[in-house]
Amino acid sequence: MQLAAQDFSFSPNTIQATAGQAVKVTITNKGSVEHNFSITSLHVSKDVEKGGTETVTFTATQSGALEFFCKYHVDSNGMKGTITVT
Ligand SMILES: [Cu+2]
Repeated sequence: MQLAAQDFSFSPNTIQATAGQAVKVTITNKGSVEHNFSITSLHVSKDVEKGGTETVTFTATQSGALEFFCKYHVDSNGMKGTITVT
């Protein structure tokens, strides 16, 4: 799926996933500063330069809700979203 990082939010800010199945997310940074895509429990942390595109692949192991966030802007700007795993 495609995800855009902006100053300071993700679009969309929800990701649907199925437990046990890999999800590939392509993140394009449309903002004016470096952003990041992190999922703490899955040990994901990928920086995305401004104007850049990065791809991350992760597999959630159990159903529930996970948070994804930009580690640079989650505290100051609330730059985060939700992964719903079913
Ligand atoms: Cu950011």
